[in-house]
Amino acid sequence: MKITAARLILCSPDRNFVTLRVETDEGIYGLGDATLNGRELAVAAYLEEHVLPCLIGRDPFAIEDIWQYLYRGAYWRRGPVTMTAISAVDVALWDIKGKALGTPVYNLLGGKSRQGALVYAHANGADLPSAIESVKKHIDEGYLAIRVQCGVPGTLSSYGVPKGDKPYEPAERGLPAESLWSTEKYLNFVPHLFEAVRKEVGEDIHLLHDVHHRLTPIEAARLGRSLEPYHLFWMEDPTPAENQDAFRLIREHTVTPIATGEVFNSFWDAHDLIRNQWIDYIRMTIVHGGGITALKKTADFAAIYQVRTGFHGATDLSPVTMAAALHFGLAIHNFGIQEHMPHTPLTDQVFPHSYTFEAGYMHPGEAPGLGVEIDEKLAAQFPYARAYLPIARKLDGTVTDW
Ligand code: EZ4
Ligand code: CO
Repeated sequence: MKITAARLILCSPDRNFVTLRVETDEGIYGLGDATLNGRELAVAAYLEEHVLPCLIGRDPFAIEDIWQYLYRGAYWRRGPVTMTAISAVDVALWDIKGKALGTPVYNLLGGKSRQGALVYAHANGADLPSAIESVKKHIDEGYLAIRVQCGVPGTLSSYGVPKGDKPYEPAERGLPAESLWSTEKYLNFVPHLFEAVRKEVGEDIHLLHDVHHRLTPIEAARLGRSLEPYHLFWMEDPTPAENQDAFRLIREHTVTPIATGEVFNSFWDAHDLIRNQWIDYIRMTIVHGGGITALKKTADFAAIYQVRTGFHGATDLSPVTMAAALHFGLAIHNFGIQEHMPHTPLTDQVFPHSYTFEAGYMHPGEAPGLGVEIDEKLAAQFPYARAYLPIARKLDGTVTDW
């Protein structure tokens, strides 16, 4: 089999997606996700100008060789743009191989280790009563694990809380929105939030919380300690992780489990965190970490240290990535949990897929390959439009981590 063509499909069915389609001389094609939220065209240019011409004529079954060719061959390694581009190619090749062999991708990764992938939903509320209401709504829908984000009293906006009654979607068209942040108010409020939620839902539901990189290590240690009575499943991205050593300090002060890595793009971003057992869950995901080929190596390394996966799964990760993550999560032994922020009905229409949700678990389905299609005619009705993630400032105007 040979690769005969490779092209990108850019669309914005409620939000932007960059999708790679790789075609072969046997009529089989594969899809890959190349979406990098807020920097979409950088990856598109990287692929179109520098990567796709090199794929023509290659054997699509040589996945490892093509991965090494793109990674080592660029000379300039790592970085979110490069690794998202490599991921798109890698995932499209796994899709092709599954279709060619007539089997779902999870069978190529070792086969089923479990019946389904535990997923967590997002409960959001502008205030405490509406956050609790949102948690209950998700329990009624069957979720067994729920991330809770809530507006902090006395602040203008908080991470993870939607404006009005629309589902939460951080990227917005136009220039970047700015939001205001107060660490002091946040640290005082969050323990009350989880005390109230635990009281309301009991002990069995898994509760998660995303700090979204906003604290210093000692502040994160205080938060983790103050949340211990409510036994969270995890505290996510407590502090920025460029400095991996920062997590040692948090770890020394709290037994609240820690997840990090949704912005990682290389095994090396996670190396110290894993080998020192400073984290419990690694969130680096297939689309931004270099594809299934790269994540399998990271997950296997993590398994040795009892670190499990908890892949990023927000709406900017397209249904192609969601499918890849579910095949991966079904197969590997050290799967922990998968984030599930459902796409809008329009996005789901553009990307028909075989994965399903039932009673707290998702399953990738039994279709050969990934089990995701793209309706290009429909996609063409929703062209790409520039959009950005917000910028956060402290109350005195200083730019801080969003
Ligand atoms: O900010 O997907 O856990 N989920 C998150 C997301 C991320 C966005 C960035 O593109 O932190 O909301
Ligand atoms: Co997050």
